Formats: sequence, structure tokens, C-alpha cells
Amino acid sequence: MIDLSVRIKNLKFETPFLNASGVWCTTENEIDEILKSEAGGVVFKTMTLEKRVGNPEPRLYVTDDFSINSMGLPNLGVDYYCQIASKLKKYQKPLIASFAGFKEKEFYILAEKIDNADFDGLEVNLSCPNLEGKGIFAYDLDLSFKILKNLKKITKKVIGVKLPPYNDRETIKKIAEKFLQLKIDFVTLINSYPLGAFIDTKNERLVIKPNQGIGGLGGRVLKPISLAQVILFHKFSQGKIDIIGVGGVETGDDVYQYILAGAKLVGVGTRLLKGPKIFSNLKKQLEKIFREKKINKIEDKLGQLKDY
Ligand code: RRO
Repeated sequence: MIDLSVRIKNLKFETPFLNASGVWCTTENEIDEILKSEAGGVVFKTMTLEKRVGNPEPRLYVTDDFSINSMGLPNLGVDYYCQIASKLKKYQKPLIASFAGFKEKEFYILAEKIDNADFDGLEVNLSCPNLEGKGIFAYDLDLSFKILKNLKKITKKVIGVKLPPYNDRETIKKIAEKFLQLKIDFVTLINSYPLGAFIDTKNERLVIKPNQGIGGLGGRVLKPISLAQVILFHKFSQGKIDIIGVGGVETGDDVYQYILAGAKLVGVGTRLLKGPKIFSNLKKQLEKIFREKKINKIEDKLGQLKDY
């Protein structure tokens, strides 16, 4: 019997598939559709203290190979999401709140609200690439560690962190060691690559408008980058911190690559723009791989890459 269920602490996911925060998860209707699909749970759109319309359009460009976005955190505000969480509990699937502050203090106010609502877990978004005029929190390690240390005092719920890509092993090692100390439950690797651009030569313009036409790069091209982050984080955390792998997940084979790299779950971003039907396809394809390879459960293959 193939069992695709996985756990992060006390949270049980019947399948290892989630949406990547940002895609198909801004309105109650979208979240409801994810929960009705074969996804094992849902991560809400990154919420902020106030509702936001986000950046001006065009702000999203999608091809088969990649996506570039500068959405600018459009969301309906933390109070809205706290309110709908109690309605969505009925699906009995983990509800994860993604949230981001513009200033340090806002992270704490948001976490208190989320902690008091019917969410099962928190994903601290320290890696939004599209805050005009602001840097990415996760590239300031001291500030990030301080925020996380304080958040651990605010909530006892399952807590994870969404990170951007890093370009050196030392940084990933430092983060993994600190997260072990801080007792972070999971990491989501990775957010979109922060600086992506594409030019339409017909009209000689960048394909998106905000932030000088430069935005977060996602989709198929991100997978090799993301896999390397997963492999290194898994190694440096000694497999003790659960990983949600995000970047270019389109097929069961992609999911299996992430499992071998050390990710217990995967988040689907760019491909989910076509709709939640992808989750049933991923399930069928992963089950086929498991059947052929005679694998019963994900944990048996987690981080089990062979040596040469
Ligand atoms: O809304 C966005 O512009 C956005 C966010 Br918050 C994020 O975390 N990652 C991304 O690619 N876009």
C-alpha cells in the first residue's frame, strides 16, 4: 500500500503537495478550491496588516520555462484571512498562514493575530523580492534571527520560514545551524529568484512594469537552483528540519527529485497558475513512480541520494 502522507510535527498532510504561497490562495474561493483538490493542505497568500492592491500591471509574465512577477503583495489583509480560516477548518487539512511585515514590529503584531486564529501553522515570509525601495529581510541574517527568536515567544504553533536562494554554502550552513537552535519546524525553499528580467523585442519593453521591470523569477528554470538549496539545507540541518521544496514542480518526477534531495513536501507555484487540477496529476504520477520502484512511503526515500 502506497502512503503519500507526511507530517510536520503534529500536522498531518494526506499528500505532500501544497500550493506555493501567492498562487491560487488570495480569496476564500481560491483557497476553498485548493482544499477540495488533492493538495495535502494550503498556504495562504502572504498577508500583511492592511489589505493591499499590490503593484500596477503588467506585473506577471508566464511562459512554459519561467515566470516573472512583481505582484507587490496584493492581499485582503490579515483580519480577512483570520476570519475565513475558521470556516475552512472543516476540510481538516493544515491551514498555513504566510505573512510579512514591512517593519520588524509588524511581524509580531501579525503573528499574534494569526496565533489567535484557526491556523495550524505559520510561514514567515522573509524573502519577498518585490518590496519597492526595500531589501529582502532574509539577506540580513542578524535581523532575521532576531525576528524569528521573538516570533517563537509569540506562538507555539508549527512555524516555518520561507527563504530566498543563497549563493554560498556557508550562509546556508549558518542558517541551518541557527534554525536548529531556534527550533524552527520547517523551511520553504525557495521563494522566487529575486532579480529576473525578460524583454519583448517586438515592442522593446520589459515584460513587467513595476520595480524597473525586474521581478521574482519562478517556474521550470528555478528547479536546479532550488534543488541545490534543499540538498544543502537538508545536509546542514542533519535532516532535522522539515523542508517544503518549491521551484519548477510540474510532474511526479520533479516531486521525486525533491524527495531525494530532502524535501518532505513540495509547493507548486508557476504551474498552479493553470489551476488546482495539477495536484491529482502529481498524485497519480508520484504513485506510479512509487509502484515501479516499490516504495511504500516518502520517508523511506527522503534525502536518500546515492553516492557515486
Ligand atoms: O506578492 C509578491 O510580489 C510576491 C511575494 Br509576497 C513573494 O513572496 N514572492 C514573490 O515572488 N512575489
